[in-house]
Amino acid sequence: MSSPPVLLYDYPASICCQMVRLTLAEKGVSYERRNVDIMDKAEQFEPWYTALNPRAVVPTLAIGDEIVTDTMTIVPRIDREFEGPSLTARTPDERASMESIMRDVMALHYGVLLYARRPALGGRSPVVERGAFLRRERESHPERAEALDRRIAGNERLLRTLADPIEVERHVGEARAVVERLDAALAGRDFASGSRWTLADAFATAALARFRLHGFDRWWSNGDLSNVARYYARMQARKSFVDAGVIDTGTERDL
Ligand SMILES: N[C@@H](CCC(=O)N[C@@H](CS)C(=O)NCC(=O)O)C(=O)O
Repeated sequence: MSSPPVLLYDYPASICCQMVRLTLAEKGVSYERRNVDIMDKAEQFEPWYTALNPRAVVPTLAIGDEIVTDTMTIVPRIDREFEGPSLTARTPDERASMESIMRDVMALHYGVLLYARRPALGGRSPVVERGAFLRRERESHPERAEALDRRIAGNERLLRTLADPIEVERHVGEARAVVERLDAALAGRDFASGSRWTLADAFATAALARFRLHGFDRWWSNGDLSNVARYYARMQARKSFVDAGVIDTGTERDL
């Protein structure tokens, strides 16, 4: 059976895109990548892209002529649609564990985590700059108002959250709690939801990579949460980590 061509609308550092790329790599699907510059060029708001993804976010996956959006829909679809190892947990317990890890990882506020450790020291914060950029985009492209207004409102919510240290700590604490639950789940098993790599591992790996990028790997690199420390080292050593281009070091800007 020949598979339809697969095209991922992608941004290299996007956490959701990394989950999808890990899933495609583990499944052994060959695909093309089309970079959507969600930062400087704001391509996600261009009409050709919002026609594919009305929420103006990456990833979007084209399977032949079919367009699939939203990571939680895309990854099980990859698992069902293509030949290759099953990436879904088999037993009801493992399935529940897989789904709860995926939900936990998705529920975190990655915008807060990105800026939590580098409040603006004078001058304009990158979040304020982004708000100004989005407003300029809205002025130049009034026809893109719907998606841009949503994003401007999100930027303002983020600014309010970052101005409140208790809220910031709450979000950081939620991320740490997810890593602690993952550590408990990994006791006596090699993978997040059992003895095989599943979609939960795509989510856990991408989240840990992001935490490492922001310097939160101190949670597991000083002898604490040693199941997570060993697990992350194993995930880094997998071919899929390299093939998917998972980013866990370097600049924090391009997210
Ligand atoms: N629920 C969506 C969320 C995707 C999402 O938030 N993508 C971010 C990158 S990780 C994005 O495209 N952001 C563009 C922007 O903020 O303008 C999914 O799971 O696919």
